[in-house]
Amino acid sequence: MKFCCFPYLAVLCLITTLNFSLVNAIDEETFETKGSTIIVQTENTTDVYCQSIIGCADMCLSDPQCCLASYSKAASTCRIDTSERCCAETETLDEWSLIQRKSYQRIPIDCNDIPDTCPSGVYKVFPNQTEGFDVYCEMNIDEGHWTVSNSLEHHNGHRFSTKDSDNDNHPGNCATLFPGAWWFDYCVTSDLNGQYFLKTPDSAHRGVYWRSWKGINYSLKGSLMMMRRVLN
Ligand SMILES: [Ca+2]
Repeated sequence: MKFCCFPYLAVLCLITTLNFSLVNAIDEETFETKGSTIIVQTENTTDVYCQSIIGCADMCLSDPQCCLASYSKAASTCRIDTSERCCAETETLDEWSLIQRKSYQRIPIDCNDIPDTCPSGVYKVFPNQTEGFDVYCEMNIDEGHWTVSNSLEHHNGHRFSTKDSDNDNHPGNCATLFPGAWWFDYCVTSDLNGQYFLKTPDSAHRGVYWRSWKGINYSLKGSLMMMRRVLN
C-alpha cells in the first residue's frame, strides 16, 4: 500500500514545491521545526522523494493523519508520520529536520490515546469535550498509559487530620466538614479517603475526590495510592 502510493505522493510533492518556489521558509504560524532530528521509521511512516522542506510540510498538512514529518535536503526525502498523533519516537541525525503542525486536531481524551512509542511526560488531554489540561502520562509502569493529574499540591506539607484530631488551617475541622481523614489544608482539592457514593454526591467536594480529574462534584469508584522514594 505504501509503495503503490509513492508515485502519486512524489508528483504531489513536486507540484507543491513549484507552488512554493518563491517561499524560502516554513509558515511559523502553522509549523514548528527542529533541526538535526528524524522520526524513527515505523509502520506509520512513509518516505517520499521531495525537493524542499516546504513541500514536505505541505504534504503533511494535506494528510489528515499527519502531525509530524521530517525532511532531509541531502537525501531529498520527506518522512511522513501518519500515526495521527503529535508524538513519535525521534532520534538525532544531521541534515534532517523535524516538522510539526501546531494546530493538529486529532487530540487525546486521556493517556490511553498516547501511542505506545511515546515516552512518559506531560501531555495535554481533552476529556468530555473540555478545553483540555495538562496531565502526566506514565508510559512505562505496568503496561503504561496511566493518566496522572495533580490534586495534592494544595495539601503538600500539611499534617494529617481526622475527626478527632484537627490539624488543618480551617476554623472548623475539615475531616468533619468533608468526612474522611486526609492531609487537609483549607480544606480540600482531593480526598481519597472520602465517603463512598454510588451516584453523584449531594454537594461539591464530597466523596472519593480528585478535583483536577473529574471536577468538584464527582466521586471516584476506587483509588490506589502508591509511594516511592524521591531521589535528590
Ligand atoms: Ca481546623
